[in-house]
Amino acid sequence: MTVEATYTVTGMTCGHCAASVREEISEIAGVTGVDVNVETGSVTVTSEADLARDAIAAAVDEAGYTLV
Ligand SMILES: [Cu+2]
Repeated sequence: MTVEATYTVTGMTCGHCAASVREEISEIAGVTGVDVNVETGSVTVTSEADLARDAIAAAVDEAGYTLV
């Protein structure tokens, strides 16, 4: 199955920020795709199963940003 969920991340200002967030979230088991929109702070994650919000929050935090 494929699950798509959209999150809002604050603090991203450029392509490097987006790349950091994409990289950290991509490391979560089951994640198959990450789409980041820096301007809106919108992060869409595609995965094989439901993901724990805590896992996303931890990955975003690891990248240096905050999950709203
Ligand atoms: Cu940046």
